[in-house]
Amino acid sequence: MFKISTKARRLTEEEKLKYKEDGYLTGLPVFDTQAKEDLNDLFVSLSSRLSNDIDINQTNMWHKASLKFYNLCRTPVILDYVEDLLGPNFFQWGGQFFLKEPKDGSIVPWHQDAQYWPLSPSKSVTVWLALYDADEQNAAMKVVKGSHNEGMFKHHTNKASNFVLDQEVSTEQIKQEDIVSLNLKAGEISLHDDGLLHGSEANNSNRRRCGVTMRFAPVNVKADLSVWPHFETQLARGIDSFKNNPIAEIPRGEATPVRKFQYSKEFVNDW
Ligand SMILES: O=C(O)CCC(=O)C(=O)O
Repeated sequence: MFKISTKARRLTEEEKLKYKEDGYLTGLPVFDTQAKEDLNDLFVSLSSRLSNDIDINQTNMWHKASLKFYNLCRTPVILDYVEDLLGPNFFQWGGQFFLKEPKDGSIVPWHQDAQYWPLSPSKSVTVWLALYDADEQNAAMKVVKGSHNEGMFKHHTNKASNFVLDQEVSTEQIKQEDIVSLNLKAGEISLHDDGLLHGSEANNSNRRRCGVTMRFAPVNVKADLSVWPHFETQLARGIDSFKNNPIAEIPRGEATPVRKFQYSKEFVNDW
């Protein structure tokens, strides 16, 4: 278990309100600065398991594959912050890395997560945990404040090879004055609503930029399995009285996802 920041806390009523208004919170302390090395070690030990022909940004479901990753997502302080937004009963359904090596040119286009996700109601909260310091020089994630209150924006498909995702909202639709860069120190998190416009530019610095995203949703959320047959949940807090979705096994060891969408049973033999 990595050293927790002495500044870790619960959300204030003001912050909860701010999340509703702005669609995000940022700079929330989780791990102490002493945990920097542990976060780097975690990234190196998990990412080095991938063969060179697999782009880590195109793998997903790490919480179903890797016990180390799963345990990171069960850090009580992280779950406290999520509980303050979602209430006592919620599950995790996603977990992945968003990596930008120095000058690798990769871009996350402006998008709303809900555009990609066949989940209803649209209530997911994403935790973005900085494994390394992230700022404007190394392409921290940017958000458009309050855009989650403006409904769905028009997305178009863009298959550019340096795009991490293929659904893009054109820049004319983005209110430039509302763009905020979510600068984080390693060990801090941001939280964002699944309707919030966000994305990130290329990393033109000499520093790695990498975040772990953890997707959580209240237990009443249901996935359309005809669109996402692999969708499975792991209860993170409370009880699941709805039982709307298939359940994923909890990892018992270290396996490695090699694609975007995988079932937990695919990892069992590698643990
Ligand atoms: O890390 C990024 O730049 C984007 C992450 C993202 O799109 C997400 O967390 O939903």
